[in-house]
Amino acid sequence: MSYKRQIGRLPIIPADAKEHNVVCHYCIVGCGYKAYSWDARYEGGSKPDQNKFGVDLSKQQEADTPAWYSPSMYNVVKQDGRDVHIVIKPDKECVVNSGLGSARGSRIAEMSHSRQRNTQLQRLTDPLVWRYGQMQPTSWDDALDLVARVTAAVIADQGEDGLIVSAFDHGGAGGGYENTWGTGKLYFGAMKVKNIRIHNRPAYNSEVHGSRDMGVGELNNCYEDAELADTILAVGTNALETQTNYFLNHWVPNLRGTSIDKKKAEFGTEPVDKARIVIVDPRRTVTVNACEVEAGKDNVLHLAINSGTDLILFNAWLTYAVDKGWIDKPFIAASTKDFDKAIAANKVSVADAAKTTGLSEAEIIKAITWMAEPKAGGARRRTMFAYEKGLIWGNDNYRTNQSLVNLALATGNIGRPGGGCVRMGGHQEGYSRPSDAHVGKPAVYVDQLLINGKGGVHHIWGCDHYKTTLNAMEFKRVYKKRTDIVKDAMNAVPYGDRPAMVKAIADAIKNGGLFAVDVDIVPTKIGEACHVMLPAATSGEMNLTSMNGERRMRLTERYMDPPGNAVPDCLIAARIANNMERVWRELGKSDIADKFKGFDWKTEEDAFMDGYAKNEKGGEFVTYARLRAMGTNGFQEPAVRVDSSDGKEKIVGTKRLFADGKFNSKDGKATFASAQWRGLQASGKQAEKDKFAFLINNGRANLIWQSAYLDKENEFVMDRWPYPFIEMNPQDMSDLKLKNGDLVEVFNDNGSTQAMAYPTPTAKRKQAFMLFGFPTGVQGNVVSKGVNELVIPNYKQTWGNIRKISDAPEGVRHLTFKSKEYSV
Ligand SMILES: Nc1nc2c(c(=O)[nH]1)N[C@H]1C(S)=C(S)[C@@H](COP(=O)(O)OP(=O)(O)OC[C@H]3O[C@@H](n4cnc5c(=O)[nH]c(N)nc54)[C@H](O)[C@@H]3O)O[C@H]1N2
Ligand SMILES: Nc1nc2c(c(=O)[nH]1)N[C@H]1C(S)=C(S)[C@@H](COP(=O)(O)OP(=O)(O)OC[C@H]3O[C@@H](n4cnc5c(=O)[nH]c(N)nc54)[C@H](O)[C@@H]3O)O[C@H]1N2
Ligand code: SF4
Ligand SMILES: [Mo]
Repeated sequence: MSYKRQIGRLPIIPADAKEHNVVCHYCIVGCGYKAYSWDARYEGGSKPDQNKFGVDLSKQQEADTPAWYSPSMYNVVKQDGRDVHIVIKPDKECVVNSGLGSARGSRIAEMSHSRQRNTQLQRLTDPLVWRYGQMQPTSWDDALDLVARVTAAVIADQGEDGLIVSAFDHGGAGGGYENTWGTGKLYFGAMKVKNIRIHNRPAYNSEVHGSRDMGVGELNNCYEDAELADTILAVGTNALETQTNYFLNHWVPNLRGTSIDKKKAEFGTEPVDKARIVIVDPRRTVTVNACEVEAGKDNVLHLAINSGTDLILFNAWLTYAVDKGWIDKPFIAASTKDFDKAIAANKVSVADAAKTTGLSEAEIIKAITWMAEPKAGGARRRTMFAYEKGLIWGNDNYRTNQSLVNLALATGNIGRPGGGCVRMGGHQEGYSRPSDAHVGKPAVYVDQLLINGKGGVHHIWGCDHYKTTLNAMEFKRVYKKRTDIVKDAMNAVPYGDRPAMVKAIADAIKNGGLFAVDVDIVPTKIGEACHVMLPAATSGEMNLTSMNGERRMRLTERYMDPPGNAVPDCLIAARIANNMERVWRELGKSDIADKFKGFDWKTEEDAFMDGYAKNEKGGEFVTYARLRAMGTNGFQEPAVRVDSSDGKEKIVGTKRLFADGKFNSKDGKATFASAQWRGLQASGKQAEKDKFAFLINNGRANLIWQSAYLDKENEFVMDRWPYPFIEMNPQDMSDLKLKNGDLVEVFNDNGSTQAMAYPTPTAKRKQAFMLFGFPTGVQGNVVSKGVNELVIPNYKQTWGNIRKISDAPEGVRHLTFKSKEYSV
């Protein structure tokens, strides 16, 4: 019997099993999978002609055989109303992951809704509405009529500013080109909603405006560049845990030296060796550990900087490289502008940077030497610059982002093999929407609107601010109060009397109430405050397109039925639009009603053809049929043409952006930016640091996907992490009389939360790291509302105190508290 999976024997995939292309719907990497399904009444056999792999399974297979799958890759689900076995396993032919799974992706099957095997029974199957003091199931027509009437009433009273929206803007589950177009056409096409925010930040803006404003799009290289680089710089990314198979399948070969032949083939006589890596992160991550094991300690430089001081380090590197002449002068002259201005403005000495970052001058110089000193014979060093949330949710986001791009441009590393200055990424991408120009810049700080009593109706799409926003405790306090006003009013009238119900809600809104609608796949924390919940179908239950961190676009084919009456988000958006049109017409506002035309999609493919195909660069070359034929490898966006030379239609894409030295600006030049150090920039952060003892650094863990919305119903995950961990130095733990697994309260002037102490000898004194977004302890409760000028949050720089609440509770007695590091 496999541990925690209630299964002792797995069926053999028969030779005639159906095969669907799947892209893992969790992280940015977008690993290729195949879903095999067949009728539940039979299975295959061990003879080669009886199984999908075409091999003799009665014989022992070799260690790396693809003719294998694990219990987590198996389930029994519904397909066109019939029970089928399903196996969702990594695809060896996919160039992204070459058959690797991860602790998350290998669980796609067991994280599916199965009445037969009792997995994810939490999934929403029907619309729910607040009725008689609780959430009750209802029909789509009933729920959407209420949503449309209340939304129209609020807009009639307050204008479109009365409608506040929170929506995903990514690919993968809870996103994708179909669904961002659906929601986008509703809020930016039919309406011009300004009070809208994105799933992971409190405004409608870019995480990387800094890079974009310089003309440098942030996903500009390909995964192969990590195999070709001489040096990799990794800033605030814990890639082993968060971009797992990108790290394992493309970084590790270079760190081990097994991609040298590839380098020789690409670079001819230029000297090549295995990679060196510089990692900038205040804490020692398991990624640092893995790099040391794979590349040898001499090739790894971990710069454990003081939290939030990245910018001054990058400026010192730039200054040093310029002084040494380690820059690409011809590239700077041909493809960039404002170089001299930026160099003068950003000048920082190594000594000053050492003082602020807490690093030694020798470390700083060693790192820039690894990144920029020309190779033997004078060849330019090829360095790949990679960053993620340690920078993006870090201090002074905009300028820090720019100071890194400055360095990559100066050393000639954008648009070239072995280079790139890139986000490592979070989710896959899948953005296709009408113009958001009306939102303006800086965009509205939407959480503050809600907290300050503004708006009357809130539409939420696939995000759970109760677990994941900043200043979360205050947000929840106010949100509950405002939505309770509406609930109390709804309790006073019969639900069926629609005019009386809408009037009661509208009056409650005038008294400071808020009406909330949540579109999700499971009951959420914020959903506890909502008045309507709408059940969405997700990846694999619908056809869904998205692209990964190297702009690789694929189609995940629908391989199972959605639970109950759930439908794809894009079609929910369409139905809301249809109902809004009807209600406006009934109210005699046919001019407004007409704006909601054009939502007559029957399928997600209709939404794709209306959105991506018509609006995105190269979209005219992309169809479901062509994507299906291109399997799990797809093509890299943007599409440039269709090649039919061998009789089959293939979409031809773009391996690297800016390979021609032309950037995203009128004159095609990238602009160097002035980006000076100004301390902890977000308001209140320095005072918080001065007042509280511990840095409450925060982020992710390998096993858990996001706010654990599916994991919370997976015994395998909850067995390991019943409570959010907080990594602490053992000496700090003993000062606070804490033993392994004891529960602590983390608190500051923003709020409080709780976690489970996890001893971490490599953690610096007074520097804790807490799992973010967890249902049983929300780190965001203690994150202040401080943001940068463009309303980008600063989750990572948080300080608080820690005190003991209780000895380790029963639920953690079985846990191991061993180091997460490994050795070979
Ligand atoms: N303290 C702190 N806070 C952070 C961060 C941090 O580092 N530290 N990181 C931030 C970042 S980068 C992120 S991305 C956010 C994440 O913040 P959220 O986006 O709020 O969190 P998720 O857990 O990804 O929530 C996704 C919701 O979408 C639902 N969902 C999944 N699939 C579908 C679907 O197909 N359709 C619909 N309609 N819903 C679906 C899930 O059930 C879940 O409720 O958190 C941010 N908050
Ligand atoms: N296993 C798993 N993988 C995921 C996710 C998940 O939930 N689970 N979520 C996905 C999503 S949506 C996202 S956005 C990505 C995030 O991917 P990452 O950015 O890699 O993950 P985080 O853990 O949020 O933060 C990365 C690192 O930033 C460091 N850091 C904190 N402060 C600073 C600082 O001041 N400077 C620097 N240089 N570093 C600092 C932290 O110590 C942490 O190790 O992961 C994606 N992949
Ligand atoms: S690395 Fe990311 S995309 Fe790949 S299997 Fe894991 S979670 Fe899925
Ligand atoms: Mo994210």
